[in-house]
Order: sequence, then structure tokens, then C-alpha cells
Amino acid sequence: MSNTNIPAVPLTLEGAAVLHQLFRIEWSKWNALEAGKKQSILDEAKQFFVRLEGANSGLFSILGHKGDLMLVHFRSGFPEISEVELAVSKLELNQYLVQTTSYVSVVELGLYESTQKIYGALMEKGVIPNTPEWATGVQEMLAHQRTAMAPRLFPDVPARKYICFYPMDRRRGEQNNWYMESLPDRARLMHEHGMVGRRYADVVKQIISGSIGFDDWEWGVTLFADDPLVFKKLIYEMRFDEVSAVYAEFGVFYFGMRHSAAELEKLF
Ligand code: 76R
Repeated sequence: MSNTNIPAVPLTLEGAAVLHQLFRIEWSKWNALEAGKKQSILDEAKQFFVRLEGANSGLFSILGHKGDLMLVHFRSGFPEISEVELAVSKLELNQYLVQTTSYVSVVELGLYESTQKIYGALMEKGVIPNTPEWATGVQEMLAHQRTAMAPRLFPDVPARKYICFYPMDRRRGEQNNWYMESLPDRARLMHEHGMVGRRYADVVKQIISGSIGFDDWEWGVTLFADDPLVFKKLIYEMRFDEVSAVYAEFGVFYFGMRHSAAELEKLF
């Protein structure tokens, strides 16, 4: 069997279901409320956000006109995401918020290096791609990685002051089409990408979530750091890296700051 029959898609591990929600505060409505009413609405919201924090959601204020608040929820699955989405909708505070956008995705680890090793090992054993035997072999070889990677697959909202979130695609242009490149070429480019990223590993926590089939872009990139300049420097440096320079298309960027539920009043 020729190598061209090796599946082109890299193996991925999926973890937490993720929802990013962006809100604008309706200031004219909010400002028209009496102080006591504002307080009771905020008290209810604060209690609710404390529970959300315990369930692995983060509250952020957004800088600029794109939104005032962002909630980021990590949950074990989409039913849990749906529950929290509904609970947010039912909150009295929500009558004074407009959800301007949202993003649905699932934490994803792309296993470019392991993919080549696993596919190679199975080919050597004479297993034919895309047969049930192949699928079983892949799953067996992935099992221990899934366990080992559990903390990265189901991360806590990192306790860093700043957040940067944006969706992105890999380019599918006439000249440069990521999805037409060979797996070894993509693995090499992603390795180089990882090497750039690794130099920032101490100062930034990156969570890549896959959104093919769930939302309008292919990935969500959520970065957390205590120093906001790290976002600018990391993303700038990556633009010179081949995989970003040639194949990255970016959506809208959102930049904000973390707040504990106890600080909710400060935002109103
Ligand atoms: O997960 C890993 O650490 C393994 C290596 C790795 C993969 C597979 C990695 C490392 N990334 C991976 C996948 Mn990444 N990443 C981005 C962006 O702004 C840009 O130019 C791109 C936005 C940033 C800032 C970033 C940071 N990465 C991906 C994917 C999926 C693509 C696919 O599977 O084809 C995307 C879209 C993407 C984009 N990446 C790292 C970082 C950082 C900081 C690291 C190193 C993390 C560490 O070693 O701790």
C-alpha cells in the first residue's frame, strides 16, 4: 500500500466543551433603575457567578466597543454548556445585557507527531487504513495519551489577569491551501509553531479549541497572561512563523481582564 493512502487528517484529542459569551451592558436601561433594585439584581448575579466560578467559568471585562463582559465556560460536555447558557439567560441581570456574540468549541489537542508515529506503526504491521482494525489500533494507541493529557483536555480557567480570544482558520486559498499540504509538511510546520509557542510557555497559557462543525471558524484561540504585552509579542512573533505567515486567517480579537464574582459591582 502506498503512503498516499495514509489518512491526511491529524489525530486530535477532544476535551472540555467551551462557550465564550460576549455581552454589552444596556446602560440607559441600567442607569434608569433605582439603587435598591440595582443592588438586588447584582446580589443575585453575584451569587450566581460565584457558583459559575466553582463550575469552571470565568468572568471578564472587555476593553473597547466590542463588548462589556465576557463569560468563558469550560464544561464536561455540551449538555452542561446548554444548561449554563440557559441559566445565564434566566438571570435578572440578563435583562440589562445584550449578547453581542458567542463562540462554541471543544478543547482540542492536535497530535501531529504522534499521528505520524501511530500511522507509521500501523502501516508497518500491515494494517490497512480506514478499516475497523485500523480504527481500533488508533484508539488503543491514543488511550494512554488521552489519560496523560487529561489536565490539558479539561483545564481550569487559568488564574491570570488578562485574556485574549480570537477565532481563526487555516487558509484554503488557490495557491496556499493548508488542507492540500502533506501530513509530514503540516507536522513540520506545526512543530515549528510549537517551538515558538514553547518560549512563551511560562508567561502565557494557551487553550486551543476546535470549532469545525460547531461554529463559523475552525479554531478558537484563548490566551491567558498576567502581562498583557505578552499577547502582542507572542502573536507578532508567530506572524513571522511559516504556518501563521502563510496559512493563518484571523477573526475578531477580544481583549479583557479577569474579575472575581465578588467584584461584579465594579463593572456596573
Ligand atoms: O499543544 C501543544 O502544546 C502542542 C504544540 C501545539 C499545537 C498542536 C501548539 C503550541 N499549538 C498547537 C495547535 Mn498553538 N497557537 C495558535 C495561536 O496567532 C497565531 O499566529 C496563531 C494563534 C497561538 C498564539 C498559539 C500559541 N495552535 C494550534 C492550532 C491547531 C492547528 C491544527 O491542529 O492544525 C492552532 C489554530 C494554533 C494557534 N501554540 C502552542 C501556542 C503556544 C504558546 C504554544 C506552546 C504551548 C506550550 O508549549 O506550552
